[in-house]
Amino acid sequence: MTSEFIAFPEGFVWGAATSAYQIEGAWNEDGKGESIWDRLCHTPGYIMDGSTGDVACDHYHRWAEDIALMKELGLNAYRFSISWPRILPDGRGQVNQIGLDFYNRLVDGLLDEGIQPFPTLYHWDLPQALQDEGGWAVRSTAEAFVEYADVVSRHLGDRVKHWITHNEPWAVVAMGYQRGTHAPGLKDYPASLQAGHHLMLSHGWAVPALRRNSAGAEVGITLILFPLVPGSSDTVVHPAFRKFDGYFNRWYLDPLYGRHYPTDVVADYIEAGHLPSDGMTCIEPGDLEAIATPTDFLGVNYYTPVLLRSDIPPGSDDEPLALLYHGPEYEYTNMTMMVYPDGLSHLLKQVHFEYQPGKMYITENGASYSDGPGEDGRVCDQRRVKYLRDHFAAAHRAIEGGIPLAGYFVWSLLVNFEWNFGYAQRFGIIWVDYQTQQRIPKDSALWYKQVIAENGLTTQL
Ligand code: IFM
Repeated sequence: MTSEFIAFPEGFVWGAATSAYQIEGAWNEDGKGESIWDRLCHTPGYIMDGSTGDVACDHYHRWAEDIALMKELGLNAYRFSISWPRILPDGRGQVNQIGLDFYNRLVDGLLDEGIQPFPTLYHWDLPQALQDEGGWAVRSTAEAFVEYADVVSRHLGDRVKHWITHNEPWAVVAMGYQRGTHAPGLKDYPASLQAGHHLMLSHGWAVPALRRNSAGAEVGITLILFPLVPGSSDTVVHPAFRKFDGYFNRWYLDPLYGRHYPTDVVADYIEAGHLPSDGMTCIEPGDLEAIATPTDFLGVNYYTPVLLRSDIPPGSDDEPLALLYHGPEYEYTNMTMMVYPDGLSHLLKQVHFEYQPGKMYITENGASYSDGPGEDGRVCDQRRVKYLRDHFAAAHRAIEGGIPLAGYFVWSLLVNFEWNFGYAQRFGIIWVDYQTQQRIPKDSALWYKQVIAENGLTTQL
């Protein structure tokens, strides 16, 4: 096997990502309000292992230790999310200064170590008080989000130079409102489409507030995207191919880049009875212009492609999941996600070609593998090293092809609470022992440290 050292462009940002509910714990401390994830986890039956994020990685108390670990790895940047109910316990109105102080300390601590903070404002932990008023399905939640974005950026905007409004609207829509596996645990397709629209609208409305309060900062949004990979040349023209791309990708990318919601998907939703015959009636004048407010970057989360079977039986596009290809020739992570690094370069090229975002960051990529400490205390997670190496190489190919990719955030810094899977799925380059809260950098973290130090990597081991 030949090996080659590939160097990344000077100034390339190497980071790691987390989110508030998945690591902070302290769910009801220091004036924090209840979030929809607190409510869901405290309701029996939703989380596979019956766990909660009440304590998680206890990052709320151990943030200084976690920054020291980031420094040890040499991270240039850290993507975290801010807990809305820690700042505004009722979603709007009364500000909880103790909550703001926590993020003030975190941002200062990061900057002291030369680590750029990349906060995400919404990574799914909506204040329960707003859910009680209808959650994202109602327009007033989008208005409350702008108030929240304003409060946070007025306090942190002098130091934060990169803001992400939302993390993965698709996941909120699909898992929170369609499948009911995520908070708020609903199965209501029409409400899911309203929720998606209000999320996107709140993003567009928040951009000017962030710019106003944070001079010179870059503002963007993070989408999870799924590159469509045809099983054969026949599947490219199959209607399922277009449908999947519309459902996962175009529904979010098109309005962000000024193209309205895709009419073919609107027609599908009308036909399926998810929308009335006159379409997206929750859109008000000016909404689409607001959603398309120009941003400075697009955050891309990539985990797995949509690989279609090459032998799609006629008429089976009504059962879209039956069209996915799973084959023994591919590797899957513990969360049964297909490992497909080429999907990343393919995706970046496709988004660049179609939408031309001025700049992109991979804001999440990583793998769930369960390897834990051996008898010597070391965590040998060679599958994760290979996964990251191959995906970094794919990102490098995209950069070589002219794609403006500015940075890469590994998901995740810490092994953490993986939503409805609880603690059963273990993403993360730093092991966390939940009994003792001891952190152990895995082999992947040590390998990543070297990548960052050399701003590049050797493609084959
Ligand atoms: O853990 C999640 C994260 O919160 C959002 N993106 C996908 C990750 C892995 O499932």
